[in-house]
Amino acid sequence: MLIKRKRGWEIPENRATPESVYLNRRRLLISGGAVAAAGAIGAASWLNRPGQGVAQAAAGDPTGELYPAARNAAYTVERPITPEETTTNWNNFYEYGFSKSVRRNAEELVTRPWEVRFDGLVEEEFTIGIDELIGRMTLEERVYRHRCVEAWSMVVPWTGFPAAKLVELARPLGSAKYMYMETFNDPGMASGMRGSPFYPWPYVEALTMAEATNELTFMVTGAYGKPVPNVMGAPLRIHMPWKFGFKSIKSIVRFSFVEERPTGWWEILQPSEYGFWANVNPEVPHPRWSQATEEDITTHQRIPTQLFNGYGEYVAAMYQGMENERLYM
Ligand SMILES: Nc1nc2c(c(=O)[nH]1)N[C@H]1C(S)=C(S)[C@@H](COP(=O)(O)O)O[C@H]1N2
Ligand SMILES: [Mo]
Repeated sequence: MLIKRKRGWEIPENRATPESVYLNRRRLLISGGAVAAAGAIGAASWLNRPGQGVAQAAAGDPTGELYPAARNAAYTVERPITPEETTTNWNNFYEYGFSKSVRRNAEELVTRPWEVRFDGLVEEEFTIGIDELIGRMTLEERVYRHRCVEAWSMVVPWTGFPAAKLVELARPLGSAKYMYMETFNDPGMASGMRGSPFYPWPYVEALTMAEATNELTFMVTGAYGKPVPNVMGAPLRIHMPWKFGFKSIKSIVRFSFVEERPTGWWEILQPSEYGFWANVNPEVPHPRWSQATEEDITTHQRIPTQLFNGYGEYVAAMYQGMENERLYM
């Protein structure tokens, strides 16, 4: 297939370069004719779909009355909360394009109906609607640091429930070693997917079972006291505040419990730059960005980055005895 990875293809060190430059340059490598053909096939399949989304989007969010949820005071951050205006205008969501301004594009995302599939090494495979799933959980608010490998950071009041509760619902078998997650795969509601059909969609990520059930790992259904905005990964995303943001996969439709370690979307694209663990460590630079400091996206101040993004007391024990693994980056 055409998208097969050109390994060992390096980008010059440039701290001002976004993650997406890898993708944009990659795009240039693909021959124009082949891209046009792939685009045409993609376009035909999504154009033939009826415009089902519009009416459903207008129906509103049936979980709206669950917000705002009570804040869990155990999870607060000394830095001020990043204003919602800032947070929703500076995003990475490649399904909607390679820029940071994808809020408009993400309005195309249709979040109802939304089914979530649980399969693989579970007692019984099942599919559940998002509203039923949320209805079975107790929502709470947690304020977490949010840190991208591009060395910018924010402080976000997420609403959701512990991922451990989702794992409980899934009932994985003892043989499950990893929780694999997938984003929706529908170019019909994602302009960035239509524009780049040659990427290895859908976006995928994975955690060990210990990480998935760590008390910090949070299933996000809301932010800023409301259902989570499309551009932040509606209607269900995950957030691990001690890891780089690319692990926190958005708009999830599938959880699969597996024995073999899955490869994440970024790791598929560029294994020399993105690993499985991706824990924040100021002393381990990414090839394109030093991780020693980060830029607060509101104040533009550079602040020192902390090991595990400041969450070592919760997570460091999971990585003991694993010093030979590539735990960071
Ligand atoms: N499906 C999907 N999930 C994704 C991404 C993406 O492009 N697609 N980008 C990741 C990256 S690189 C980061 S930094 C965070 C950004 O989350 P935010 O836009 O809510 O700040 O989402 C992550 N999850
Ligand atoms: Mo990121």
